[in-house]
Amino acid sequence: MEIPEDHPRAKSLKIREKIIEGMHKNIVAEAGLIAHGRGEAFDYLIGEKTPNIALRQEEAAVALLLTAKHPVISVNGNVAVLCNTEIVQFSNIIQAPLEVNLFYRRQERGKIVESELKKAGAKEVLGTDPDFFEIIPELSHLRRIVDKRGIYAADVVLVALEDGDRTMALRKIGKEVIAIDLNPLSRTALWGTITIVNNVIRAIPEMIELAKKMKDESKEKLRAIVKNFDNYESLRTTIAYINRRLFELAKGKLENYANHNAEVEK
Ligand code: PTJ
Repeated sequence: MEIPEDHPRAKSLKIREKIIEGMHKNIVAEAGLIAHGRGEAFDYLIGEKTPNIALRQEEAAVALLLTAKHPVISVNGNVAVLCNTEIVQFSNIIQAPLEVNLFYRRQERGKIVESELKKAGAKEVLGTDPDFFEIIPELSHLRRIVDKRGIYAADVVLVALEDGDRTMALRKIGKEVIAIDLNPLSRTALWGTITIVNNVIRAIPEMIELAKKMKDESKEKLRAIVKNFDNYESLRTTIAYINRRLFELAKGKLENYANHNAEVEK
């Protein structure tokens, strides 16, 4: 559908169209549309902007990735549509392979997501070659299949829009999980080692810039950033930010908000 440029929510509508097109191409699962809608609602709550606390979460995540022995970036259908070029660029900067890992797993979808990432510049994509399939015993059915060169061997896994059950399973088998999830109360958010409560569309480009700045920092400094990060404390700060923002709006800033001028201190 053609989105009129002067529509006040043109940007958001264009992203929706990308997700819908992605579903028709079998990249995005049907449930990916529902997940996207849920994300949009949470994005409203943070003002569709990156809060300062999310920048701190992103900094800690980049520090963990840069100090990991074997970091891996897990890619699902939504991520492959929302930020494929950026995720490939990020994977190159932090030297973490991309692995297709689908919740609604179907052989043909895996290959389609792989080709989408390759079109975006990825040289190698893990997770689609049955010769390297390995099982995570903590999970049932097809969701338990991962790549033995990737997630199976990883010490740190970055996931976005992930299912809570799988995040828990990854933690239970000893992986550190970096989660990008707009819902600060999801099980993924609560089970993550470091949770970034931000839209993946903003988070990944911001993490690319952070990684460029941080990659020459000493390992000690990066480890200290990770050590000083407390995920529950950080989620509490995000929830307090949402709370403060809604409280300010409830006090009477709705007129400004309707004019897209609402500003609540971040
Ligand atoms: O491609 P597949 O088969 O792996 O399936 C992917 C989906 C997303 C369908 C699957 O993982 C799923 O069902 O996820 P959930 O359980 O709906 O969780 C998605 C979470 O991501 C929710 O907490 C949303 O609020 C959040 N979310 C949605 N859009 C974004 C987001 N978080 C960050 N950025 C977004 N753009």
